[in-house]
Amino acid sequence: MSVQVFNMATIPEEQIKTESEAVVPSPNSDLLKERHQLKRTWTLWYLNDKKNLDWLQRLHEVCSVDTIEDFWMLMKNVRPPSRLNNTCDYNVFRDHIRPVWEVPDNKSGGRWLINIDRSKHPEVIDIIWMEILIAMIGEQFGEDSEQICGIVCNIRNKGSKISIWTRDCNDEEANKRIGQVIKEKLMNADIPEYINGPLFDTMRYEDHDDVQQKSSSQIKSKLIISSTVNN
Ligand code: MGP
Repeated sequence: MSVQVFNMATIPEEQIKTESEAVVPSPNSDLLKERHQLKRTWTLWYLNDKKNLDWLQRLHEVCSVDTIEDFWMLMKNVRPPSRLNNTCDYNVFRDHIRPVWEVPDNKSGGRWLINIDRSKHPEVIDIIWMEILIAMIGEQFGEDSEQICGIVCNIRNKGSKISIWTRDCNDEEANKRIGQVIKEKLMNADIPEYINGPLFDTMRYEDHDDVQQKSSSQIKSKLIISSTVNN
């Protein structure tokens, strides 16, 4: 939605009641009613920190959006990941796919995992989250968009994580292309000068099956993308 900014100098004095009226369209303006449709519906899910409950009981569907305007409204009304409590998760998944391993869309899938460097500024996680979210809802993955199920953000004291879940862990070519788009977005993100160096070091692709069955030191990375190496 674009808000037209009028040049105050070109509007006759008597027509200007307040300065804000000159820059904000009236509530009835068509500009405010305009909706820009997204290609898919995206749903935000929240995993709370009530560790006494079963994992599935901690998971809650928050809201679904299918326009750019509703997406930004939602983002304005929820805390950024850096302000969530330890052990909470955010998930944004497409077309009503539940953000769990068990459903058909995720059953044979895997994830591109980015470990968030704890020595970096806390807002790094928010920047990575927003860069990939925007790429996802903006269909920046071209023909591979259908392969992407959603994005997960795990807030953990031991080290937070962001992962992009794809539906087929064996489609190496699609997963490689998706990884390269993520890398390109993160390497070209507009970041404040005080954040030194790239937003991530390495991204690893893991099968969901491995993640469920093995401890993190035993999980085999199928693909690796480094921010410092051309791969
Ligand atoms: P996690 O939240 O993905 O990682 O899984 P965390 O907390 O960093 O722990 P680590 O094991 O990677 O070191 C933590 C636990 O949450 C899992 O062991 C499961 O018990 C549960 N869990 C996570 N996911 C994504 C699922 C899921 O999709 N389905 C079910 N049933 N449980 C899950």
